Amino acid sequence: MLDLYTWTTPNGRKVSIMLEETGLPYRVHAINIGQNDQFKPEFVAISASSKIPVLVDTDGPGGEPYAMMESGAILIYLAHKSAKLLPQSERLRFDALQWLMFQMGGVGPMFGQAHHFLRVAKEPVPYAVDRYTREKDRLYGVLDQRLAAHEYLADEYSIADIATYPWVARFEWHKTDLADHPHVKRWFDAISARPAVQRGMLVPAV
Ligand SMILES: N[C@@H](CCC(=O)N[C@@H](CS)C(=O)NCC(=O)O)C(=O)O
Repeated sequence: MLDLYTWTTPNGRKVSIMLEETGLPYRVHAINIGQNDQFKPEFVAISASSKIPVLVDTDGPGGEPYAMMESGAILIYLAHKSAKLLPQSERLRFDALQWLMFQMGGVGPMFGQAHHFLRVAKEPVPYAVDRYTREKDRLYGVLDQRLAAHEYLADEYSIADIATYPWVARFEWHKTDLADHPHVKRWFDAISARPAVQRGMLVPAV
């Protein structure tokens, strides 16, 4: 059995979308990060960095229970376990891993900082808003260029798209009009129409 510890955030929803897409059975445990559930000792025991998402596989490597943090690593683990959503072709497989890393190192952290300074910061910090808005716009430009020539980030729908989608879904938070990035919009609309994505985006139910 797979146990997903998660909250209503893009990093959490990457994993619930992946689980819905693969059809692997899983149980959901809501970790309310607004109420500091992530710092409770029982959660820290499975998440060294006190962040969601965490996946616990009771039938992990060697048949032993295994706990994982870091959403990108969890997506690779689930692709391996299900033999789905990481292309078979070597070239496309590495394309998917490249674009997964682009999300993990770029889209996630930069959009996250943009959200913080646009929505959460206790005082206006114009330098930070400008810096992260510019970087967010640059990243949209890179995605739009890629998707102009490829239906999905690695041609086949893969964990790279699953990782990126929930961050783009917060386009209103980072003040982006997807019409300005028509190829991202085409990709976003196609993924939004997938029933598994719609189900994954509702996890956890709160
Ligand atoms: N690189 C990590 C980032 C995880 C992360 O930042 N999780 C956030 C929610 S999206 C969190 O748990 N925040 C709680 C906190 O920072 O205290 C991943 O991709 O899993």
